[in-house]
Amino acid sequence: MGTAVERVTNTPLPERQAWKNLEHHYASVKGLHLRQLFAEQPDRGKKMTAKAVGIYLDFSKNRITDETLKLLVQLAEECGLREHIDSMFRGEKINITENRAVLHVALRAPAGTSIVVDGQNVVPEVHAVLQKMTDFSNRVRTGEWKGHTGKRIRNVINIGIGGSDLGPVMAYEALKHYSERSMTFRFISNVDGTDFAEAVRDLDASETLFIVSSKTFTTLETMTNAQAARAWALAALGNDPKSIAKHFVAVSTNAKEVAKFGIDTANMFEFWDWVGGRYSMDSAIGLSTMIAIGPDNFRQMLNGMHEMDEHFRTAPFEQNLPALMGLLTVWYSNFFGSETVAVLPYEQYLKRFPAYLQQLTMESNGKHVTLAGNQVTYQTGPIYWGEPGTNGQHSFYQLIHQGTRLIPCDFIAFMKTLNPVGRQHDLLMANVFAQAEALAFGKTAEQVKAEGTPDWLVPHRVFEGNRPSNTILVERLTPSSLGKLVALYEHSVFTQGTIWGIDSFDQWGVELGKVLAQRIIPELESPGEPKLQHDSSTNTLIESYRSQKE
Ligand code: G6Q
Repeated sequence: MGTAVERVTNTPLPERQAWKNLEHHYASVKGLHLRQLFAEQPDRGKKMTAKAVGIYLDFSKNRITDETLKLLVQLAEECGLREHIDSMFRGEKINITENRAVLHVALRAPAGTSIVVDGQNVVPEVHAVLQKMTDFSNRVRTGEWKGHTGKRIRNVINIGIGGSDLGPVMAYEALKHYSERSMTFRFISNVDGTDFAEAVRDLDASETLFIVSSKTFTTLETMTNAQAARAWALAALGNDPKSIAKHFVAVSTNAKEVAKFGIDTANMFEFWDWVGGRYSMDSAIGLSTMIAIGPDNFRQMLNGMHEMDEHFRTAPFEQNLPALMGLLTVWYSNFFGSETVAVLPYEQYLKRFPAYLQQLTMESNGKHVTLAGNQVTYQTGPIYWGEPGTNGQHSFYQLIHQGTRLIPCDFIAFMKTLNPVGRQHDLLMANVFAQAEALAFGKTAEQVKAEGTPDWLVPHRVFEGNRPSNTILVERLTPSSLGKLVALYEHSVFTQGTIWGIDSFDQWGVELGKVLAQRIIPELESPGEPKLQHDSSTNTLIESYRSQKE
């Protein structure tokens, strides 16, 4: 029978019976309007919902019937979703192109449990690092950890990029309510000097701690920014190399490079090659998060993630939140031909959540070949995007309501606000419900006419409706509920990738540009005229830059 990975690679997706059934079924449901579906099934808004670990998912405003759900679940089964989930949780090397286990779920496994990779239980190591992070965070937060001149640390700057940046930034913004307000947290990622300059311009180096976060500790952007930070700190701290130990710590898997940079490896927080960058915000990469919100809150976030992990691992697919969301994404991407998914959090603190999800979803599922290396003959990862509500309503929602594209939306909202200011939360929530309602049911020409609209204006004011959405309701934004939301999307991505039969855990697509940049850097910096051997466009661009650069 072979491993789960081998099993799923056997039959091409379009040849699976469930896929064919769905194609056939699509022909019969594509013309149905949500108005009709709701009219025919009055309890749809109660029935097509699922609740688990405190998260309520209303998926009734999707263009599906009970039969669609049955067939999507059948597809999941035929694609070996259950086995694939089990393989991940068992620590099998399901990231086949990098020959790695995929164990972000181990980062939130409770102490005392066991997940074995290469013959070793990794859970004790995870908890040892968590303890080290806890001790360090406490020392920084209480002021026990002092800078070189004896002052306490008031500013923490995470230097990292991609998976070593987006999670920490998102989590800091999302959980700002719980953060230590007497401290300043900043994030430097871009290799654009502006990012560095603006982050440090008003800070006192003697009160600043840099966390250099890089799994490999070789990433161009991060190492360049870390060197800039080192020079900035040294200049302010009397050029004493001993000051580095008090103002720099590292999060990495690469002790050798960390030591080479001059950071004491005693101040290095470890993680492992089975943690993918975009799945690492709950590893030591979350050190800035832990310092900001405190170790107890950080553990609450891990517990929330773990609850969602257990739900994903054990719940039947019909009631399994990540599986349902993943399957619905497949339904729209592959049958309706939709290109994007809009994620619309009605929570200002989640303003960086869509950006975080872009990496999680698109780096994971932006793949053109199957696990077996064959070109896919169907679409894979959709484009994820979004902005917090209600801002988006006054800009791009127009296209979602009346444009020509089908854009499934995820609305995310919280029953209780962290900032009860006047009537604002009721107004915010009214807008979430109204948007999902308007998208689904629209406004017919008859309704528009009945309002006395002149005939020529009627077509402009018609809302076709039939635009699908999920509504995700959570009691309150807490470290735990954030953890649940992150794990919800992680496992939705996993579900999608399993159906498409792709490796959701590699990212070869980021390599080529990196390699070419390394070739171009000396061409830009060389004092003499370099012999350029690119295409004529690239050559001209380089020549033009060289002639004008300062
Ligand atoms: C994420 C990717 C990528 C990675 C960055 C930073 O899944 O692997 O975004 O996180 O390239 O890499 P380092 O942590 O090694 O600097």
